[in-house]
Amino acid sequence: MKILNENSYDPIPIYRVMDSNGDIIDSREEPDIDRETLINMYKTMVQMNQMDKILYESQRQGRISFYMTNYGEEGIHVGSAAALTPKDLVYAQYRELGVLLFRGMTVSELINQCYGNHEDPGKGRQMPVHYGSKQRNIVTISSPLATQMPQAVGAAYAFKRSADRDRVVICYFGEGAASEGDAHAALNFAATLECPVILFCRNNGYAISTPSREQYRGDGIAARGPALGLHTIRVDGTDALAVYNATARARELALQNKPVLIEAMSYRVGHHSTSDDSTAYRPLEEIQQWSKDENSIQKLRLYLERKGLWSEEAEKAAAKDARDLVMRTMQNAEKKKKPHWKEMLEDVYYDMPPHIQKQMKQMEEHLKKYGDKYPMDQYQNE
Ligand SMILES: Cc1ncc(C[n+]2csc(CCOP(=O)(O)OP(=O)(O)O)c2C)c(N)n1
Ligand SMILES: [Mg+2]
Repeated sequence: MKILNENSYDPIPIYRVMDSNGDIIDSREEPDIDRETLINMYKTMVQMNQMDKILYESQRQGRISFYMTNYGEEGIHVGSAAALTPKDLVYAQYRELGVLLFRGMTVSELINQCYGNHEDPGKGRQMPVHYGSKQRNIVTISSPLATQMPQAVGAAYAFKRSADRDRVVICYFGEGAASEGDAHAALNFAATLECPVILFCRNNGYAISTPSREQYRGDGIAARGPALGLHTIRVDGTDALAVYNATARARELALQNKPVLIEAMSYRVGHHSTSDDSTAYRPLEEIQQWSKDENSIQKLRLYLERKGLWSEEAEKAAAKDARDLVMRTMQNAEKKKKPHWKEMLEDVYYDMPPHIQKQMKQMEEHLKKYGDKYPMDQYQNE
């Protein structure tokens, strides 16, 4: 008789293409990415950093209600997004800004959402960072953790059953979200229904204040893959080239109805959100070490510099352009009117039910009497 435990298996290794200095470890693994795409990947990292810096500050100044930064996970975003096609459907969690930017969502679309003005497709009804774009095949982000996972697998199953066979679904989730019941259901459905889906776990070491050592036992999230019958890879999330290779291979497998679980290892360098102060539960040295030694932006930059595709001047210009674009867009977003107040009662039902019609009438009468007590000029009128 042999009782197995977590030590009965070797740990799943971490696939890397670059070392900490951006040098290729094994030339056979270097991906064949054209120069334009490589530069676009790097510029996306620069853009997301500037957006994070400025929008985080704008929350601190009371101009928006909430924000979440993406520091430390840039390699995951651009590496995976570059391996997808625009038709592939994205289900994100909330910390995947680089994926959205790389797919062509504009800084203006993103900032309008954060400001909840009348150009926000969600009409100001969600918290900031709950982006979505039908046009870019990005399903709108929702707050309850892991709900996107069974939905993504369902969408992949629908692709499988339809004539639309040249696209896959990618679903991003945190290692914390992976503890939800929905995550287990999604992994099992993906495997048993053989769905064209990539289940992409961003393991950044924390779920707000809960470190991953308290989140799970055993060999992390990746170990669940083979156990459930999923193709699986664990990858260095700070290595954009490794993430690219892993996602490109996962996409090929998914197209053959072989679902894949990717666990990308990184570190959440920023606080969880603007509602969090992470120095209350983790040492400063840990943050500093990760930002310095395994910095995904630095690695890709060194790689590009050695290829002659990037320079100090290019860096300065890209950072300035990115910062100016965010500042300009933010100032414009602030000037735009908020959605009409009636929007808050619309869109939930196709035909407005009587009780909501009644509330609408009451609100209309209220504003007729007391409208001058509200900042109505900040809202759209018609
Ligand atoms: C069902 C549910 N429970 C709790 C929360 C509160 N919550 C929001 S984010 C978060 C942590 C998630 O951590 P992780 O999945 O690792 O993603 P990360 O923030 O690290 O990117 C929690 C607990 C929630 N949004 N939904
Ligand atoms: Mg996490």
